[in-house]
Amino acid sequence: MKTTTLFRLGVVALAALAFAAGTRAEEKKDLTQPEINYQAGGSPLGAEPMYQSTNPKAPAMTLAEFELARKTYFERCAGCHGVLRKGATGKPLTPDITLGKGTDYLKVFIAYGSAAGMPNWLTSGEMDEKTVDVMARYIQQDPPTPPEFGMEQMKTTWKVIVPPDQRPKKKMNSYNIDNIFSTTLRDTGEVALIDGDTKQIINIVKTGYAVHISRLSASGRYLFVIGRDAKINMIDLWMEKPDNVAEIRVGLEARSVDTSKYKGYEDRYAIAGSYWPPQYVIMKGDTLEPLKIVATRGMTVDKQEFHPEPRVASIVSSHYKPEFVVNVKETGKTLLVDYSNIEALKTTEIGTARFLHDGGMDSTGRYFMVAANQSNKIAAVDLKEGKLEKLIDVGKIPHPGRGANFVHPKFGPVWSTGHLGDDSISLIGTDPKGHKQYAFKKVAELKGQGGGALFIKSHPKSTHLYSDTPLNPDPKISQSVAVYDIRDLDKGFTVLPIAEWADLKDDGAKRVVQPEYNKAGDEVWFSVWSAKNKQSAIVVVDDKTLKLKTVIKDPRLITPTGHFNVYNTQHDIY
Ligand code: DHE
Repeated sequence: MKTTTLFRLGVVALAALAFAAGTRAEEKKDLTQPEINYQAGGSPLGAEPMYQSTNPKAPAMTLAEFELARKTYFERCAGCHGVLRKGATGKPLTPDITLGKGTDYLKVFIAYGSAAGMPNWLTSGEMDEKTVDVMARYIQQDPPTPPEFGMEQMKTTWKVIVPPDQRPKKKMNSYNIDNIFSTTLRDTGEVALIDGDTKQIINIVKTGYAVHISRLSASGRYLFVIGRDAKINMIDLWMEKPDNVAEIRVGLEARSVDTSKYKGYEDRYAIAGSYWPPQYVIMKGDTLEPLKIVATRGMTVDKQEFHPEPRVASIVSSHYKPEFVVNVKETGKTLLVDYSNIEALKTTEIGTARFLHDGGMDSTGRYFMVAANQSNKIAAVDLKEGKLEKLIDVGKIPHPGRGANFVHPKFGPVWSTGHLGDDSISLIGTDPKGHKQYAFKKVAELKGQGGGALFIKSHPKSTHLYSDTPLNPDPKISQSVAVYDIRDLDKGFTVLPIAEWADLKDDGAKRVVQPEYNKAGDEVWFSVWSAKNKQSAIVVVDDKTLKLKTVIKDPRLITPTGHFNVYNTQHDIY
């Protein structure tokens, strides 16, 4: 094209731009400033890349808001509502439900929570207004498919901080490690290792996000801690100052971890189960090197229909066989995974009941008693014979933690659980030899303080049974515990005002969580759990007198929830 023509075109284009600007200036000339700001101001989101929802009715979100909400959802909400938002312990949050509710309704629900266990995210200080608003708009979008997490992804997160050959050959500290308590600091991504004898904090160890539980190696030397973000930390209690020696992430979301406990295989393997992806992974017990990943997607036990996201709930290790006991929530299956040859894994798939959750051993360690919480049942699984012993109907939404074993004056050895959905405590006979007529039946029901119970505990050297109710909407109940004399259960319970004994000066929620005995069985520790921006504490009760023994307060004790005594956790004493 000739230069003269180009030149002419350029001049015309420039003139057109000048004319448009001039007209705009002309138009603006007679506008007042407020009108200019209103009419002529660009949209605040003008420069923001918007999230392109697949759902035209969903409220607008910027990409940045969507990413924040996605991270927050996987970290805080997926545990109850499912990674694909299909619901489980919490209600489903799919757009066919949430769009009809609308942003304002959802914001109120997220901010103030509900008596059924939905936390009050705003008033508890865990979320600010903006996050509540973003979350309310996020759950109206179609749920994004979360990424898979296989060997390649795991290996990028796997770290051996101190190789086994460089670790101490003997215990390098003078702590009575049997009586250390590993205390979950839920919202700081840490555990506090507290000396059970001196009540001093030995170390605050960095772990995964929203760390959930601690479990012990068969040797009692290593602590395995798992965060909701599926990060596992392996802590060496023999180090001068106990600290991390290895870590790995096994998925996006997880709740359970354990090591092999069968004679001859002690600590050879570690195992972790994840909520997302729905799978479990067997690792080397001394370094957490991932070895074998097994998916749990499959058919449900009842209708035999496919489930895309059957999450791995509790895992324990059998003392009767070289087997991990893997409980899969949504399909209702308990898998006995034979690790004697992990190149040729043999798995016994036991159909128990849907919505398997938490559980613990009976006093002999032969039976694993696991709550199928939304089925209102306890499954007794015989780990010696490798079969379901019985499904036992109990109260509404059983939630035992590991449950509590004690010897009942009439029914003999029993295992017990409280409930989220009602105020009862169910006692189940667990002695088919000495008390056959009561075995694996609900033999009694105690009346507790109220619903919202999470953990119950006793100890072979104690005459008491303690039950917390941290999710009860009545602060009088969520801030205290019920304690029973197991020699005379008809007497009912005594209430211990644990939060009051903590004497915390602010208006925190002060939920009292999880009784846990010390090794001697003469003290019971409780967390007084408030939000991150409020004071929390650990209260220690004298089990003989039921009087306050001491309160552990420290600014580093932020959102303490579960606490695990090394000796009792290692030996399944509860
Ligand atoms: Fe837990 C155990 C899942 C909320 C404190 N929790 C368990 C177990 C599972 C589980 C599967 C059994 C692990 C095992 O034995 O291998 N927990 C879930 C959830 O899905 C749920 C309902 C929602 C979530 O967001 O994770 C949930 N849990 C909570 C809490 O809000 C608690 C009270 C406080 C916290 O720290 O998050 C809480 N869960 C605990 C504790 C245990 C536990 C203390 C171990 C009890 C024991 O004595 O072993």
